[in-house]
Formats: sequence, structure tokens, C-alpha cells
Amino acid sequence: MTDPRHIDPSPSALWPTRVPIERVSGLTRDEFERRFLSSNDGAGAPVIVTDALARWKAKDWTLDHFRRRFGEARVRAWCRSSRRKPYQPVGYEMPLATYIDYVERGDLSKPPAGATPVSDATELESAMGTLYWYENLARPEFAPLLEEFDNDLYFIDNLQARLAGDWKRAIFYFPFSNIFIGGPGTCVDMHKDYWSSHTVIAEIVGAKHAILFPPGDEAYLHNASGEPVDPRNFDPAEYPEYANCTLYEGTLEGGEMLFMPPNWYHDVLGLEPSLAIGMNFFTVHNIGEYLPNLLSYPLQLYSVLEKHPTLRAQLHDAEGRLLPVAPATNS
Ligand SMILES: O=C(O)CCC(=O)C(=O)O
Ligand SMILES: [Fe+2]
Repeated sequence: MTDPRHIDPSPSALWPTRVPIERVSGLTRDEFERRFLSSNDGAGAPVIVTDALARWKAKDWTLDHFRRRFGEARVRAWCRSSRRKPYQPVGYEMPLATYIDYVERGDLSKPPAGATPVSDATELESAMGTLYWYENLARPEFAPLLEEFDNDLYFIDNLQARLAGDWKRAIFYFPFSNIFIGGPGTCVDMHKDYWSSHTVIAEIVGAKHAILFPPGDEAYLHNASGEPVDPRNFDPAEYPEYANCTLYEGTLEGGEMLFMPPNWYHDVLGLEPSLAIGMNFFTVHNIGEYLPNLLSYPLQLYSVLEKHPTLRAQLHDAEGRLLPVAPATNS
């Protein structure tokens, strides 16, 4: 019997070109821009920034802290691995405290006792990943968390971080800032993130193994049915051009941040009980691709701003009517 808590993150030995993800600290924004945004003909390169969390209060978060602070909050944890064929997500709902116990010391091959199924499929197979809780930080009970980390990153000019006051925080409410808590074997298998955004994963507790491919490899990474490759275990006959790809890999440790430039494919595997924050954002490099997307979803934007306690008030007049409303005139 294999131990579901021991994860071998090795990519398939078939990949001919493998590049370790660089680890850096103390870079100026100019250096960062040159080496990780403009390099590779504008595709940039992923990088692990080892000192990005240094000033965050959130860097001291622990799983126990979450159990004590939000233990009663009900959460839905999912196994959404495409390794399960046919693809069938498995989801369970439970109090966060129950979920954290499962992550830290539960039997990962079955759902925690007392958890309620929320999907048609209910079978967990640890070889295909374990239950993973990730959720946008827009829930009112998590609002205090937004004060404990910062989207103003020292190494990159995040334009969202320049927004003033409430707006700066409200942007976390847009569907792009997630908290992730999971045990060994959680997997978010190969995808690229939305809207050509930049992505950071701030790994606060635990370790994860990340595999990335540059945007130019996109065509080689999909089979005839359009399914992305599982870079850790695949049939080369299904991906005949896989050898053209350049696989970047690295282990992200607690306290470190992984930066991914726009449109890089990634597969992230949890190695230990872990706690992370993911943020998607834009800079002058990707604003041209990001803004049209943002403007295409005005109702979603409104619905998230509505959840923000003070911005909500600003969206309505004293009678509760949605602003802007035409001012009443007598003429
Ligand atoms: O941390 C993970 O498990 C995956 C995160 C991810 O894919 C992302 O933040 O874009
Ligand atoms: Fe992602």
C-alpha cells in the first residue's frame, strides 16, 4: 500500500527539456521586469521570490490559527482532477475545523466523517488527488484577512494596488483572489489562468511542486480531444509533439511566492498540508488583454462590489436606489 501522505512530484521522465525555476530575492522592479517579464521574447519566465511575504502579517498564519479563527465556517472542498476518467468532480461540505483536521492528519483516501456530499460522484481515490478547499476571499467572514496581506508587491508594479482606499481592497473581491488549504496530493491540474493575468501563489504554510510551460507550447500540450497533458504521467502517443515543450519545475516552500507571467500553463501538486493565497492581477504588460475582459463582465463586477461593506453603501442612494441615478430636477 502506498502512503497517500507521501507524494512523489516527479514529472514524467519523458520530457527532454527541463529547466529549474529560478529563486530570487531583493530584486528591483527594473531587474524583475527585464528578467521575468520581458525575457523569452516577451513571454517572461516563472520565478520563486523568496522574500515577498516578509512584511505580511499573513506570513505567520498557521492551519491552527484558521481552525481557531474560522473553524465553524462551512466550506466545500473538492477533488477536481482530470486524472479521474470520465471527469467527475467530488465535493464535500463541512466546517472548516473538520476540513483542517482531515488535511493535517485525516485519512486522505476517504472524506472526513460527518462531511456532506455536494456532488454526484462521492468516491475519493487518493491517486487522483484529495479534497481541496479553495475559495474567493469575498465571504464576509474572511474580510479581516484582507488587511493581513498586500497586493502591492515590491518587485512588480501591480496596477490594482494603486487603487485608492476601499477600492484597493475591493479588487480582492473580484473573482481572482483565493485562499487555498489542502493536504498532500491536492492537485490543480494543467490550465492557464484567466484573462492573461499575472499570477502569484503566496505559499504561507507547506510545500507544493509546480510545473509550468511557456505560452508558445500550448499546441503541443493538448491531445486530439483538447485535453491538457498530465505532465507527471502521460501516454506519449496521445501527445505526439510533447518533445517540443520546455518544462519548468520547482518546489515552492512555505514563506515563498511563485510568480507566473500571463498564459503560462501550470500544474501544481501539494506535497504537505498547506495554506496559500493566490492573486491574479495586471501591470502595464497585460492591461490591454485584461481590461476588455473586465469590461465584458459588468454584472459580475457589480455583484462583487456589492459584497464589499463600504463600497456597497456608495453604490446606492439613501433610498437604496442603485447609483448613478439621474438627479431630480424641477425644470
Ligand atoms: O496552489 C494551487 O494549488 C494552484 C494554484 C493555481 O493554479 C493558481 O493560483 O493559479
Ligand atoms: Fe492557476
